[in-house]
Amino acid sequence: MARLVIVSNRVAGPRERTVRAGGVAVALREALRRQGGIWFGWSGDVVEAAASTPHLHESGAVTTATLDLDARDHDDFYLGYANATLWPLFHYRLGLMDFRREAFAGYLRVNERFAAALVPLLRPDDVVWIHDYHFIPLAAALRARGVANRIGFFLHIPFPAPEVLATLPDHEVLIEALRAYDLIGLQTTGDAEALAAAMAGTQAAVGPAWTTSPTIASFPIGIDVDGFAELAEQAVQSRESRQLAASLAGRALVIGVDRLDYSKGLPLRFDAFEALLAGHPGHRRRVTYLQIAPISRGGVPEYRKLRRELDQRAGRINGRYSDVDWTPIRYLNRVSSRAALAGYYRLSRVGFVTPIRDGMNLVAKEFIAAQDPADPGVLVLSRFAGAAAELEDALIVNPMDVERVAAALDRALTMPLAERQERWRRLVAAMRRNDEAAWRNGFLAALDAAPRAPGGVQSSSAA
Ligand code: GDG
Repeated sequence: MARLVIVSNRVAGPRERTVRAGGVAVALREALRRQGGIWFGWSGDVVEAAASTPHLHESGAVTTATLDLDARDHDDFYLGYANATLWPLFHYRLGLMDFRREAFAGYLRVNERFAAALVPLLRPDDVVWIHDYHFIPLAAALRARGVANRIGFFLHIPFPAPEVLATLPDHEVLIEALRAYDLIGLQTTGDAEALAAAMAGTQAAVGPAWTTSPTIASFPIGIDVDGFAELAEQAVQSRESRQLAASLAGRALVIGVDRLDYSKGLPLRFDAFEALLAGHPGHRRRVTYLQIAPISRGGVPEYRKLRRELDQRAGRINGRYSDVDWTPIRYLNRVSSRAALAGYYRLSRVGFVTPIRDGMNLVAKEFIAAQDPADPGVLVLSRFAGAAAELEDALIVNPMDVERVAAALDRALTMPLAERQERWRRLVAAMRRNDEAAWRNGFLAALDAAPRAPGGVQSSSAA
């Protein structure tokens, strides 16, 4: 079997397996373990002078290979172009997009550097699977160095509509670079159509440097449904879960779990919870909202601003509605273990998932998988999460419409058992159709079957 080479910005070491790692990291590590290969990416370290050869760690058939970044590359590539330009743009937050030409140059430079470091590690029949917006130009940089292997790309975040993409200066360079892939996978058919439209439009504008076009398809990412259900069933007996259950004193729990990111719609979500307390006063003292929001990308100014905003909002709402023995919002910036999260989901009556835009949103799927089939909770889900395309039996909301989101919360909190069970059964069935194995195997099979891009052709972007 051909080796698998996975490239992603962060590389999950074996230690991260159970503690911090989200579902994707676990899924990819599993694929590597079975097939053997390399996981290549950033070490997470910022150093004064970054070496050009990667740190190598071998564990069984899997080698992790990581490069450090120096401060300038970290600023331009990671904090700058990836997370202050592409991330807001691809999440439709044009007002937050910060385009700096030096950052763009840094992004291309780091991709070249990573390509140069990866080439000596590659064998001719390796299958290369590159992940996410940090590495859009990586295949073009590899092809320019003569790499003729199969190379696939999966974008975990949404792909914007052509008119939105067009606001990014030099977006044609990214679109051209994408032509170096054999296969490009996206989360939803909507994202796949947006990319296809962007490629069709740009071809006319700059002229094709590649003689074939990549296959574009959607591969909605999923989770290991039974594995997560088992984890939740066990975890609900753990000390953390019992502590949480005891502290609720019989109140219904609404849960949100999100990296502290402006794409997740947290300020509006807090507003909607406040609107529930204000407009549906019967829930006062009877419901607790637990929002777990570990700090993310604290080096990007917009994220620090969001944090201040949420601190303020949680304080204001709690100040207004709390009683001596009840706090409406419990807002935690601490990271929880994966098992603890699974237990908390199972204890919750409502999963509250209202991003403004999200590629998929795995929290929605984890929440469903974690429920007790005999007494399941209800998912309130934004129509702007990729997951909404599959999870039609959730209560689908527009996060901008605070009153209707509050009404959906009210409906979730008062939903009869039979309806909860019926919705949950259909949601689980949908999740089983697109689980983690289907995502991974589906992508790799499609990559295997994709017509080959011509290796070694110079793309206009790599020139
Ligand atoms: C990107 C796309 C797409 C969260 N807090 C803790 C914790 N988590 C875990 C969750 C979940 C994962 O992190 C978050 O995944 P999401 O899918 O919700 O969101 P992003 O991080 O934005 O992921 C997204 C995803 O990629 C996969 O393609 O779905 O649309 O934006 O697994 O449980 N895990 C632990 N402690 C925490 O405090 N252990």
